[in-house]
Amino acid sequence: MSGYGRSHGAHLHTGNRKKTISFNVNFKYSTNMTEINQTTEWAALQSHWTEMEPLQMRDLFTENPERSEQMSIRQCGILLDYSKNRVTQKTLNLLLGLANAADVDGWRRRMFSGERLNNTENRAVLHVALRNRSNRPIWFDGEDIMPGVNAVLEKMASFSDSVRLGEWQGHTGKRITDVVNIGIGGSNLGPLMACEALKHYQDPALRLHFVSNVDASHLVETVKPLNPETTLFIVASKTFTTQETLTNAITARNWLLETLSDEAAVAKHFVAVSTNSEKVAEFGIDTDNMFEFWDWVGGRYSLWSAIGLPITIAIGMPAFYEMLQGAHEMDEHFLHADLSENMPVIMALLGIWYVDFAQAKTHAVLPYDQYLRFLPDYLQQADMESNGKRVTRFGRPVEYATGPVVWGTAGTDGQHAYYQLIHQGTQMIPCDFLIPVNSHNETDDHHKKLFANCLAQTEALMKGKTRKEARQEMEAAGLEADKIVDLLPHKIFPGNRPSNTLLIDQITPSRLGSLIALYEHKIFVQGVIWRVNSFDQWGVELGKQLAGVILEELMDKGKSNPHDASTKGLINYFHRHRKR
Ligand code: G6Q
Repeated sequence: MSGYGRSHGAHLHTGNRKKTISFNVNFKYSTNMTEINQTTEWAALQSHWTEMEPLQMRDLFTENPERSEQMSIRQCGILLDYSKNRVTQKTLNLLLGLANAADVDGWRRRMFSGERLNNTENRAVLHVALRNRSNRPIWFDGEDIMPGVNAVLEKMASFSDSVRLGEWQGHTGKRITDVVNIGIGGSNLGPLMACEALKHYQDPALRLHFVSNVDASHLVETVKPLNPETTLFIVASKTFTTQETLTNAITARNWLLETLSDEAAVAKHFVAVSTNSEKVAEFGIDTDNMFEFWDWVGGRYSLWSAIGLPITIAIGMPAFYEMLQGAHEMDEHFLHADLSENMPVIMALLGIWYVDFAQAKTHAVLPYDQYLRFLPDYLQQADMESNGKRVTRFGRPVEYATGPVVWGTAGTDGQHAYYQLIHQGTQMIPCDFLIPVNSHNETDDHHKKLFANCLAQTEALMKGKTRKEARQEMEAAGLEADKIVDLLPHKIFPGNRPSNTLLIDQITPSRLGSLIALYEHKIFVQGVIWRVNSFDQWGVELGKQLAGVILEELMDKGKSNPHDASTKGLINYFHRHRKR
């Protein structure tokens, strides 16, 4: 059994000794290592792109009737059809060669065995432990972490049950009708996305709300229709020091106390999710009402932890366990499947093919499912915060492109907006089209229409429309010859635009869990090949520091910190034009 269980080598040691060894190991790899873009595998892919560039996918389909079958993987109720990509079997072999050169196999085992892969913060990366439904021991610092994980899950179960059953009552004895999660980034996007994705499973009598932005309008508009007596706030912050979250939490507490006028009410209307019990107590939340997690859970990988508390309240603990189970099944697939049949690995390699060899700059995530409408936002953080890096894990500048810009919205709205550029613009934009085979709302023929739109887009992007086809179409429509000549260049679609299609049986808790885990591992594999640390986020930390400096000057007109002339001018403008 690779991966799980007590690990070997450097990890046979416990305590500080192990810490030191693991930490050094991450840097030690650097000394004799050839940069990934200096490997023969990379060079082979570079020259292969020049062979592939002129090939048309529509011809590849004609030449090989088995192409779609050969380039599909079915796993965890998800079918990935990656045949509409600009690849041949040779491309895949070369990409797999690159994965081997980067030791993807070794790194996936390192992650599951609790190595401190996040070398700049000296932390392990063990979100997979949070959904380890096999309950096999996972060792970290000489300790099996599963009992701790299970204890928090049990606490979440008992709390969410009591809220859902109306046993947890507000200060005036009323049952909770509205739950407001206050958190940002990783402490917001995951639960927000999952609660929306699983809305079908929610009891409409218990409503979930999410407040993240420090803009007061977000909180004010959210609480406006709510009754403080029946509202519960979850303050979710790993560090419990994040400005936005604490500011919103304080304002929410004031809002509550304006009506309930009793400090004791806070205990009944505020719970916290954090790694920092000291700060939680300082804020005034009873630490009995705090749900713990650990620094080996990265913020953007934390919806499986107590950060998922809003999800458990929304859909109930049994359904949350199903979600963990779905993720666990994808973990097992990722850990054990051969790289050539491994869904996250194949998606990662295709992404690298386009970013590094075909110079694609962005990647679109296009869910044809209203419930998945926050998935692109969620993946934007997961991907861009993880792989938006310009140095390798060893601190050397990368000489190749890393994470693409990830964006998208739920179909079919995008078709009436930005798809124009995907079809006929000058950039190649690889897309992921996602759609459930079965809708939760099989009303009239909506779902068939939705499905038809989704597949039609993937087909059109791949095939395009040739000069001949465009001409024939206009002739059939009875257009005059000179009009046809004028319009022809505009009516031609180059095609050959790549996409993955992911068909999901249905958006259930378990399939959602598998889907998220799929993307997490895709991102991980790309980070391994790019040799970046996918688990730190120094750019986010920078934002946290910078705002503090300017805030001092906005609070106190007399204060003046050194700034460039533009920033200084804008601060002065703000002071001059404030109404109060
Ligand atoms: C995620 C990032 C970041 C983080 C937020 C909120 O991986 O670290 O998005 O989640 O900055 O941080 P707190 O949970 O500490 O408030």
